[in-house]
This record gives sequence, C-alpha cells and structure tokens, in this order.
Amino acid sequence: MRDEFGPDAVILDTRLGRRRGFLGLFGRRMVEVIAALENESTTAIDNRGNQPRESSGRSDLALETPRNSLASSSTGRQIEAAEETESKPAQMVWQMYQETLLAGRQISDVNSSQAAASTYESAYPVELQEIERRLADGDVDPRLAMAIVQSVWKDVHDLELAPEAITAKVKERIAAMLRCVPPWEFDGSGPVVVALIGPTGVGKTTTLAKIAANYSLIARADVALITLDTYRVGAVEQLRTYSEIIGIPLKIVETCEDIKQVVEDWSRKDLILIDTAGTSQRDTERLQEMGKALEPIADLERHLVFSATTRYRDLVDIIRRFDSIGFDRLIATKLDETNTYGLLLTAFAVARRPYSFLADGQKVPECIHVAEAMQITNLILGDA
Ligand SMILES: Nc1nc2c(ncn2[C@@H]2O[C@H](COP(=O)(O)OP(=O)(O)OP(=O)(O)O)[C@@H](O)[C@H]2O)c(=O)[nH]1
Ligand SMILES: [Mg+2]
Repeated sequence: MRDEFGPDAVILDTRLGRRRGFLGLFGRRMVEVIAALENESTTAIDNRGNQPRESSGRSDLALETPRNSLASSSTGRQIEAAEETESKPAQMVWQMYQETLLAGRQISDVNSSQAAASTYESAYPVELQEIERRLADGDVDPRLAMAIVQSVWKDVHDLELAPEAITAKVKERIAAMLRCVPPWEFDGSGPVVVALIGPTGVGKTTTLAKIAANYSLIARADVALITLDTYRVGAVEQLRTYSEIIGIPLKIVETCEDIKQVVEDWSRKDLILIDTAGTSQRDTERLQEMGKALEPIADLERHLVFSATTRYRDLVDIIRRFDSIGFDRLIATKLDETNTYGLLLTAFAVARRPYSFLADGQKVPECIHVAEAMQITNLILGDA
C-alpha cells in the first residue's frame, strides 16, 4: 500500500476472503485493503492473485483529470440538464432524425432503417460515408448515423477539409448532441436522493457501492444507503458488506411508508443512495410496484442503469418500459466488456436524458467515471 500511495498511507482495514469461482468452487484467495492518506484520502480494493484490469489500454476511459475525478466532486448539486441549451448544430441533427422517425419507421426496426440508409443518395464524400458506416456498425441507430453525417456535410461541403478535419467535425457534432451532468454538489440544504433502477444483473449494486465509496471516502460527503432489494437471495448481504467496508449506514426497507420515513430521518445527510431489485422490463407488474415504492420521495433522481453489452433492440425496449415509471439519468456499465460503444448514443437518442456515470469494471471503487460527452464520443469513434 505504501509503494502505491507513499509513506503517509494508513491502512484502515484489511480482510481476507475468497473470490467466488464456478458455483462457489475453485475460488481464489483475495485480500481487500482500505487505505487512507492524511489529507487527500483514497481507497483501493485489491484482488491479490487476480490480474488487475489495465486501464492504460483504455486511455479513452481513464478520466483521471481533476474535472472528471469523483474525488474532486463534493461541491455543487448536479446542474439540471434542462438548463443547458442545445447548440444549433445539435438541434439540426435531432430534427433531421425526428423527421426520419416520423417518416414512419419504428426505432427498433434496424433492418428497414439499414435499407433506408443504403438507398439514401450518398452524395457526401467517402470519409463521411465511411464514418456513417462505422457509426451504424457500432450500434448507432443507422438513421441517426445518417442524420449526423448529413448535418455535418451541410456545414462543410463548401470547405476543402482534410479527412481528419471532417472526422473532428463529426466528433464535435456528436459531443454537442450528448448531454452529461457534472457530479453532485452538496450545500447542506438537504440530501440529494438517488435511486438506481434497471434490469437484472447490470451492475446497479456495484455501481451504487462505487458511488458511495467515492463520495464518502474520497469526497468526504455524508452518505447513507437504502436498499429495496429484499427480493433476491443475498442482495442485502452484498450491500451490507459494502456499507460496512465504507463505514456508512444501510437501511433495508420494504414499504413506501418506511422509505419515506428513512429519507426524512436522514434529512441532514448529503447523499442518500437507494438500491433497487433488478427488474425485467417485461415484468410490468413488478416494474409498476417499484415505481410506486419510489413515488413518495420528493425530488428523487432516478438513474437508469444499463449494460453497454445489451442488444440494440433490448435496450430500446428497456428504455421504453422503464420510462413508464420514469427516470432522469442514464448510467452505462460494463464498458470493459465490449469494443463498440454506439449503443451509448442510441440509448441517449431514445431516452434523451443525460448520462451521469460510466462504469468499466468490477473493481470498487475505481471503475466508475463521471460521464463526459467527448469521452463517450471518443469511445464511439476512437481517440485519434
Ligand atoms: N465487467 C464488469 N462487470 C461489472 C460492472 N459492474 C458490475 N459488474 C459485475 O456484474 C455483476 C452483477 O453486478 P451487481 O451489482 O450485483 O448487479 P445488479 O444490477 O445489482 O444485479 P441485481 O440486483 O441482481 O439486479 C457482478 O459480478 C459485478 O461485479 C462493470 O462495469 N464491468
Ligand atoms: Mg443488485
């Protein structure tokens, strides 16, 4: 730990455990270590004997600048997305996209839209055609890919631009279309209350633990946890373990009244994070039940968590169905498990709600980043 963080590092806690193998077999021993520095505290959970996931190969996600670091994020409530007005070029793309949708094709109907894209008169240069193809191949809705390159072509067709300059223009445009919110700021006027909702197994609990650890241990905010997940065996224990390691309270609630009471009791906290049971978007009854349980909480931020490995059509279905109970932000997880990221733009196009966080690995608390439009764009089109 001292090698990593220097002579001032203090070990707060260590525990031995076993990394679960197949059905609990073939587990590996692991050591979890929590350490702190005097002024600038930091934490790490290290799995010994387990190859650490290299972030260097993924420089596009290594958002280590202070602006992106959760560690520097303890001031200022997340700015309402509505305050950000969209730029004219971004509006142009959305308008063109809407027009294509209104022309009668369903958003999930990828095949017909691919046909539409290929029959569309491609009067623009090969670089733009190539970008359009790359976007559509990478799970950007082909009609959106077309709207993007068309809108860029409208602006640049008189200019003699080098291919790199054209790519840069496309990236600029995509970044202008995507909205992301900055980290929360806390002003003592009451807690920011956040619920993570989403399908089963997408990483809600892990993401919640990452957020809690960063805000509590690094940003020194007063954080508390609630779980509504009494549905899945072991769910409470999973979150309890995190709450104990981080050293923050956890309340398990089952009814609407309970949750309202707990939130009221924690009126002096900075951040209250609510974990929910994974719900299949097809289970309308449970989805509505969960929507009801969260209803009594005033000013609740609902973040829809989805995995970047989800299939295109399923994602559209997930967003539509979760929209029936409402959500305000998007969180994409498992970015480390895919090489194509166009789905992030498609998700935004369908949801039109800003991203808050991106998660790219299992490690708590490291593998989470504040979402940034240019970072998402670089993932989609490469860093060059
Ligand atoms: N590779 C990768 N795995 C992740 C990421 N986030 C979570 N996981 C893993 O995904 C699995 C499920 O994570 P959970 O946090 O339990 O997911 P959940 O959404 O809470 O699941 P339910 O509560 O059962 O719906 C675990 O093995 C996590 O370690 C990520 O960003 N990348
Ligand atoms: Mg969970």
